Amino acid sequence: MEKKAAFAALVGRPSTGKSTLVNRLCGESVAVVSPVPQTTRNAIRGIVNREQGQLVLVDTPGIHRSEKKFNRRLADTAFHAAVESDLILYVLDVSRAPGPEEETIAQTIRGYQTPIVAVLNKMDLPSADFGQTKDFLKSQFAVFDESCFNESRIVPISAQKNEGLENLLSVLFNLAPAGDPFYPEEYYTDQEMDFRIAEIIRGAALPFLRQELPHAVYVEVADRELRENGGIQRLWVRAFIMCERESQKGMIVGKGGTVIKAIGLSARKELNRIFDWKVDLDLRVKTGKDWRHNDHVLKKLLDK
Ligand SMILES: Nc1nc2c(ncn2[C@@H]2O[C@H](COP(=O)(O)OP(=O)(O)OP(=O)(O)O)[C@@H](O)[C@H]2O)c(=O)[nH]1
Ligand SMILES: [Mg+2]
Repeated sequence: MEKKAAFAALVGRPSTGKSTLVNRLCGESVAVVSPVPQTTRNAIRGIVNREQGQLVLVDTPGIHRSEKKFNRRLADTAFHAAVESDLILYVLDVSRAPGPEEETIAQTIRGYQTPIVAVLNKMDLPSADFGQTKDFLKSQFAVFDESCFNESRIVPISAQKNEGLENLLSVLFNLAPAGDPFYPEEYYTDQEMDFRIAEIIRGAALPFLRQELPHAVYVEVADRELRENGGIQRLWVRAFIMCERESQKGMIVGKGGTVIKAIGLSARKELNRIFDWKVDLDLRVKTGKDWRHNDHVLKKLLDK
């Protein structure tokens, strides 16, 4: 059987379940998931290896209309990944009415020459309205070239409940071009170590952060080294949770350091799970004043 290989970019509004879907299909937690919109900030590759071949899924930031520089950069990352890919997975949330923001996304991606698969997620919710989302797609892609989009490419799923995913994979492998795998078959992601550590810490922190805080933090791995102790190798990591203002620091540290301790515990558990070494984490909170307006920080954070 001829093997297939493709880059498939997932694009859509914030919180439609793109990262949840990538994690499900890769069988590993490669991207941070949270109920807060605009969780993903980078194009994150998750690799699916099957008998049919290899799909490199590219998770992207949710596209949100905003004039803020930070949001514009996130949208650029998403559209850039879509243009560069062999397939586009346009992920929609069937529990929400489409509206103007959805129209903007549909209008942009239908201008690309890339085949599009519309993934209708959250079918498990009582408020799911498959018909409404399907009608929206038909209206947006009415004049579309059949080779890029047609009704068989509207795939209902529930990423959370693991429903419809095998069907989605077979649609994707059917459309994928023949080719050799891009990555060795034991890979499920190609993230650099510091980025992966930083994202695991951010993912561990998000459930403890309220109001504007999830958007106001990023994580910086300042130092790491392999240390030997009694013949056992340990990975020592110093990382900073960076926030925007002094007043936010206290909320992240918590009374008597309880919050930062809980974040550290949760992050270390996940780091210990994915790495071969035991991990020692020295986690601190620091202020990077108004970092979302600082070009240097944005470049370091978003140009990955
Ligand atoms: N009920 C239900 N919830 C889901 C499903 N998929 C994802 N979610 C939830 O939707 C929320 C957002 O999920 P994410 O995977 O972070 O969404 P995203 O599209 O990556 O979001 P951004 O990175 O902000 O663009 C989380 O609370 C998920 O648990 C689904 O199939 N059903
Ligand atoms: Mg995401």
